[in-house]
Formats: sequence, structure tokens, C-alpha cells
Amino acid sequence: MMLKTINAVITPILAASLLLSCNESDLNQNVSETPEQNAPATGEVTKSEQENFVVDTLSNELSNPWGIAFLPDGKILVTEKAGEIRIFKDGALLPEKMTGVPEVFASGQGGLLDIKTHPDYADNGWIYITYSKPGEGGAATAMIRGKIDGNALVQTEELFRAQPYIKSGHHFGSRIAFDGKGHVFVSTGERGTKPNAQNLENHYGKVIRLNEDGSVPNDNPFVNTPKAKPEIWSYGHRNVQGMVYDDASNTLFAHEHGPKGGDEINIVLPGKNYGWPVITYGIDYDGSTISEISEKEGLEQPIHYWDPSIAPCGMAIVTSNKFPNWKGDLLIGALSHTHVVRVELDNKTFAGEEKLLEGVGRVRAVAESPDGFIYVATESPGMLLKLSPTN
Ligand SMILES: [Ca+2]
Repeated sequence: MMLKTINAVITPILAASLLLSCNESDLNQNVSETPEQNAPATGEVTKSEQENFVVDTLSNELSNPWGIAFLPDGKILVTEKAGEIRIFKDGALLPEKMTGVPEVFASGQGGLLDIKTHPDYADNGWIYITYSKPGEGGAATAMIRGKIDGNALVQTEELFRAQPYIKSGHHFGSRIAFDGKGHVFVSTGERGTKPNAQNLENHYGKVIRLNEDGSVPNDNPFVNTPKAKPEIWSYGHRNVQGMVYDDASNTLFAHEHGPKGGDEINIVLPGKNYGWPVITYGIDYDGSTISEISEKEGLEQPIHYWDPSIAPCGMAIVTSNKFPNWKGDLLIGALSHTHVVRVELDNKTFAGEEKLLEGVGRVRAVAESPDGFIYVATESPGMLLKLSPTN
């Protein structure tokens, strides 16, 4: 397997597609619009409505961090979009990078994306990774799993590769979530082509559900639908870059990066259609109307949407007692609005929100460690922050 990252081999096509969507707030090219960095200094107490906490900056030298995973020995793995996996040991970034990482399509929104340890990692050693896989005709969202031997990723096997390969640097998704019952969910985006989301014959604009070995569960909703991809769990999504499974309520939450004024949080259920682009609360980034309607029978409604858009990316659900007043809340990164949104839920409905870490930078990932601390990754500078309670 090649270890080097490739850059755009389809530069002319990509450049054209980037120009078409230069207003899109989730494009990394818009770093000039990033507000002044305002990260709290290490050791300073930050007060919020319900919890006070200290923010430690573990690194400000990451390059476009995207996903965060925790190992039982305390190490933290962080993916960098261009194709590296960085290792934190005892809270410090190691100079060595992980080897054995697959070649990625590192262009536009594509690259090395999410990383998650299997819920039974201590027993089986599997770590799951999504990325933009280069291939004939473009790139595709793919998921592999592998094991860690020292600083090497070994025994890698491909579990999923979205079909088809597409010449676009847009909307790859993706996040990984486990239900603890033998299944793994993978999210995608519609690759910048809206009709993909409503077409069950491709894997884009979908939430995918697989057995943990990559095989298709026989109770997936479209296994008996002619021509439909049997891996599909739900469809009608635009670009899902935050997804978390809540073990307490057996609920899969996903947010999606909508058009201007149409970012959403959804409860993802099997076989359901989340509406994009038939219904939406947003308009196109050029100001044009995408749809006249925001609801329609048979199409699911979000539990919340943001207007103006926040450009959501990354999501965690607070499960530990480290932050008791946040327990059960969703913590969601905001790229364009450069903060973390804490969303309160009441019986799985939206009950309020609070901005945390305002002005911290474009937040790409939020994660809760097994010992209950909250980690936040930002772009430009690429930081990994650790939030600890003050009590
Ligand atoms: Ca929707």
C-alpha cells in the first residue's frame, strides 16, 4: 500500500467546482474569513451557563485535524486531512507519524477523515477510519479498519467504498458511529450533486449501516429493494459531518451541513428520507431558491435547524459524570461560527443551545474520551484542546 498522499490529479475539474461554490462555508479555502483566534489560555477557568472548565491546548501544530480517537493506554490519535495520523502520548504530540495509512484524495473537502476505536477495542484492537479514496473516475468515501502495532497501522482491510467514484472535491461526509450491537454507521455527503441524495442506486447523501466486519446486515431497510444499495440506512442527506450513537436512548443523531440557513440535526431512523433537496430550510449559497417547501408528507423533519448556518462539523454526546450538568447534551463543532454548540435535549427533542469557546477557530471535531474529558480540534491553527471540569 502506498504511504504517500496524492494531491489533486484532477486539478482543472476541481478548480472549476470550487469556483462554483466559493461561498460554501465548509470549504477549507476560506481560512481568510476565520476570525481572530481567541482560545482561552491554558489554565484559565472558562465559565459557562452550567459548567466551569479549564482548557488546555495540547497542540497548536496540527494540520487540518479531522477526527479524534482514544486508545486504552491513554494515547490519542488525530487524523489530519492531508493524510497523516498524529499520535498524542501523555497529552503531548509525538514527532513520529503513523505509518501504513492509505493513500488519500487530499483535495477540496476530501482527505483523511474520521477515526474511531471499536467499542471493544481493548479486546479486538480494531480501529476504524474513513477517507476519500482516489480511484478511476475521481474519489469515493471509504472506510477501512486496521490494528495498531507501535506507530504502524497494520492488518488494514476495506469495509466499505461508496459507489461510484465521482470527480468532485465536495461533500464526502463522513463520520463513524457504533451502536454497540454489532453494527457500524458511516455517513456520506451528496458530493455536490443534489439528486444523488434521493437516488438509492448510489451511496451518496446517505447514512450507511454495516456489520462491524463490513458485511451487509440482513435487516437493513433496502436489502429487498431492486437496484437500491443494500448498505443504505437512511437517505436525503446533504453532507453529514457529525454523527453519534447515544447508548442511553438507543438513538442515532446526525447533523448535516445544509445550504445557507439550513444546517440540521436529525434523529436517523431506518429507511427514512431526510428530504434533501426536496425540502430544506435554507437557500443556495448564491442566494437562489433550492426548494419552495420546507416540509412534505413522507419526508422527515429535523429536530433543529440553524439559520444563519453555523457549518456544523463533529459531534459528541456527553455521557460521563465529569460534566454532570451537560450529561446527555450534544456538543457540536461550528466551522464558520468558530465555536462549540451545546445542545440540550428533552426526550430527544431540541430544548435549547449555548455557545461555548466562542471565537476559538473553525471547530472540526468534538469528542469525549473514555475518562470523560472533552476534546476539541480546530483548524488554522490546528489545535487539539482538552476541556477539564474545575470541580
Ligand atoms: Ca432535511
